[in-house]
Amino acid sequence: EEDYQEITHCGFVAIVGRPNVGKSTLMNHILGQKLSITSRKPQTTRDQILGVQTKGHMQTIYVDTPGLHKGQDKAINRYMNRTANQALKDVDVVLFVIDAERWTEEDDNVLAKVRHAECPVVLVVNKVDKLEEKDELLPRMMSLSEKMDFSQIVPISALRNKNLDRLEALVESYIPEGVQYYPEDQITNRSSRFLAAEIVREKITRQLGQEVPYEVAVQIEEFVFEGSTIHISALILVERDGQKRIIIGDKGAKIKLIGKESRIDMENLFQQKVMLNLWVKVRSGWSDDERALASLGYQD
Ligand code: GDP
Ligand code: K
Ligand code: MG
Repeated sequence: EEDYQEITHCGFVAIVGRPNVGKSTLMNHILGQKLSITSRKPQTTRDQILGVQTKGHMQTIYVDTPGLHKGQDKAINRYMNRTANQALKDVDVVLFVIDAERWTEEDDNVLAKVRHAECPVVLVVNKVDKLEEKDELLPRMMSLSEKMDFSQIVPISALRNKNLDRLEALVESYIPEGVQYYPEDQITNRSSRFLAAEIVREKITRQLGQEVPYEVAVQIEEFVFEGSTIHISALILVERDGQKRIIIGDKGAKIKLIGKESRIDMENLFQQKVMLNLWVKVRSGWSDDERALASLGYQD
């Protein structure tokens, strides 16, 4: 009772940028929860995922998005771009995330989109921990400031939690008055089933080398509570036989590892014991089939 404070401010924050700049890492670290999966590979995030932070009188809703990229070739890629574009609408502030080490053509594409945003755009220069010369940063920020009229430019390291408190304070300054959208204890718009499937997909994405993790989808077939344990069965869908072999690995070693790592993350997230079963199946063409995508939950 003592701690109860009425929520008087509520707003949405879009996190956009090209693939791999650290958008999902940023959201997870601001929330202090691993909601959105991350990896070194582009296209790890396929869906819009909300991270809800309720603190004192304020509810801040972060919108993590798939990277805006050029590939329009496949249905799954078009889906990801639509999802990222939608996030730019109806938000109170945009965090345009870039990699401190380099500005690329893909960043130009994102810039062209955020220019039309009708709210403040903050340029977030991530991965400053990777800059070898610290005095490179200032001149770099000066030249970035010429690209458009950013509200602010904030250098951070999402991974090392550097300067995130400053970024959060800045974000909060843009959150308008309003009633809360979500209950105080809700941290995401996504179901536990969705989060479980994403965890498995993250482990596969990280385990596979360049063997096209983009062609993997995960479907939760069972999610049942039994006493203090959650029983989860997940079906891993791949495009090709070779991919199935790689995921299973020598004498099943790889899928065993994927299962173990997934279970540990699930237990952390759900704060409950998890029994996990994994299956792999070949369903070729799923990633370029609108109906298959919808049945896997990629539907807008
Ligand atoms: P996204 O595709 O933009 O969502 O990027 P991710 O969050 O998946 O991150 C891509 C890669 O960059 C992952 O390997 C992260 O661990 C890494 N990364 C994210 N933030 C930082 C950072 O501040 N410093 C460094 N060195 N790496 C980072
Ligand atoms: K990534
Ligand atoms: Mg991501």
